Amino acid sequence: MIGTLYVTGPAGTGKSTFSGALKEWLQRMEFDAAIINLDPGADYLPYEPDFDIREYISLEGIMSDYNLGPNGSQIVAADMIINFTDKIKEFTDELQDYYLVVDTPGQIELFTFRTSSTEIVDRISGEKSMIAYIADAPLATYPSGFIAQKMLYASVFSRFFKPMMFVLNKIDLVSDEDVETVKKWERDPDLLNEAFIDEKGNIEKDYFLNLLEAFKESNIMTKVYPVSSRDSFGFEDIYSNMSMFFTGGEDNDTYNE
Ligand SMILES: Nc1nc2c(ncn2[C@@H]2O[C@H](COP(=O)(O)OP(=O)(O)O)[C@@H](O)[C@H]2O)c(=O)[nH]1
Ligand SMILES: [Mg+2]
Repeated sequence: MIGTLYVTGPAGTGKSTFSGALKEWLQRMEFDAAIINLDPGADYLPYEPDFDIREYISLEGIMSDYNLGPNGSQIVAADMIINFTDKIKEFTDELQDYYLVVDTPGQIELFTFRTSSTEIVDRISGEKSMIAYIADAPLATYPSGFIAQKMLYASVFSRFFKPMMFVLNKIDLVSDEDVETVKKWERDPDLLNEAFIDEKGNIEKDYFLNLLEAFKESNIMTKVYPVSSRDSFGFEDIYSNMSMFFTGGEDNDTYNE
């Protein structure tokens, strides 16, 4: 495997759609790519997984075996994933020159905030791991929404401590101008703070300015990757960053041809 991208983020932001679209894009560019579905609770996937955790973990089975409701059983299911990392390794060991995309459970807390998740990542791909954090563009193109997403992004970073990308997905639902504004906020904490004050009206304190400046200092605010998974837009940048990290950019020639 060349490297593995774990796709994380809150429910409904488009993790599964992004995963499918990225694999499709990579294959269109004639790279080998595979998808692992790690969401035991997925009813429907917008792609054909190459490895599917649902073959090993059944939510219905857990509900009846442990006498649990749907929420409890989602948590047990998420905690069971680690028991199948050997199976996943067996699968990935066959994939020599592949980019691997891992779609994670619907709700962010079921993967990112469970104790086993960092161990799962280490066992599957160790140093060859990157994390994409998927934010929903309509929820992140106003100041308080963007700050909330950045805090979640920072909490994902604190858990995995791997290279990350802040993906602004569903940009087909917002204006180009909104995307440009988000890019400016990412570069300039003062601008974001001013926009936040404009949004909230009469606030006397700079509630978040220190935090935003610290995010900037600590590389938690660096770059936004605007994407539409629906329209297959923005994946060149995602790929370039993956390739830069995993191969030092040597694949770029192939891509530019
Ligand atoms: N308009 C638009 N909708 C999207 C995009 N990506 C995902 N969606 C929709 O968002 C909803 C949730 O997507 P899904 O991939 O299941 O989210 P997940 O829960 O994070 O895996 C679905 O209805 C998708 O069709 C996008 O780029 N543009
Ligand atoms: Mg999903």
